[in-house]
Amino acid sequence: MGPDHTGFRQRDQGAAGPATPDPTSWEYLSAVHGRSGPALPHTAWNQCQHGSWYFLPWHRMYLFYFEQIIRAEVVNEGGPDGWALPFWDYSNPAHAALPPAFRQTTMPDGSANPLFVTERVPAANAGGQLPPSITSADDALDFTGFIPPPAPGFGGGITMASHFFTAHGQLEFTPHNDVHAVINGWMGDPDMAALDPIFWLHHCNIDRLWAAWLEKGGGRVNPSETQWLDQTFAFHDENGAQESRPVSDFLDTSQLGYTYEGIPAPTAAEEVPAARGRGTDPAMPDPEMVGASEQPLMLTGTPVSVDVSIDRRAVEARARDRAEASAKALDL
Ligand SMILES: [Cu+2]
Repeated sequence: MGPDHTGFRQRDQGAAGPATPDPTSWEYLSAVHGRSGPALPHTAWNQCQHGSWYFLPWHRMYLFYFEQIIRAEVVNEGGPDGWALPFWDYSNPAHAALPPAFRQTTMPDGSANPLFVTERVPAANAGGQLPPSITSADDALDFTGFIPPPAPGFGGGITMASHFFTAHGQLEFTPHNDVHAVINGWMGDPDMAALDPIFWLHHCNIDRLWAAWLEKGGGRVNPSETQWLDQTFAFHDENGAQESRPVSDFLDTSQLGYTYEGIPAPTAAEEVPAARGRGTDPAMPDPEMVGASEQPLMLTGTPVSVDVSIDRRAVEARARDRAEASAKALDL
């Protein structure tokens, strides 16, 4: 897909009215998240909340209105009125590659596939697997506090409503930021990210993980501060009408008309032990990080090479282990 970023589908205002960008159009909706450059100023644009305790509720509201807009279009085309956004469950090793529907360059009839975006890192479009270090939400789900302490908390620190702040929660770091960064292209830039259709499935998964976190219990609750609950954000609905609603309206997904399959969601570690490098055999030692590449690595069908610097202490420990083992062997 190669949309011209300066062009907008126009909402028909009749012969008399001035043409204004359609707030239910793909381009407009993506700019609500962010758009840099000499774009037309619209108050509804550049609203995404990052590095803040508003990260999760703002994006839930964004998805909610997006879903309504798409559903209205689906119904228009004769589709089911129960249509809902899918989520991309990349922490499941079986789904660690970009979903096939987003990788095929053409539709069955030979026309261009609008879900395919050439700007992505080629390895992602080639079906490369995202590594667990990027996709796992385990660290985030371990936090019991939505806000710090301990930092960074699950959902981020207390900030004002802000487009970009620096109080990222652990879920925003990983998998959220990491998946954005590894897909790259539009996904690597918040001012372009929502133009890539995979954005919506990625954020749907982040929203699901918020629900999964609450389901885990153990003191995991949403903030109770009125500063958070009463904060309002404005979005356009499927008719293009603007609504401003508080965070407190968006905390119970069943009241919003959706739930997530498989909640409580098992963590990747419980679901597929091998993929996390941890066996179920209690005699197996826990894995130990001895080194890491500096950049995320996409695994594809072709060989790749990467430099991994090994921690010196790990080298020394291994040498000691080997020395002890050979000493024991000699005793026999
Ligand atoms: Cu995002």
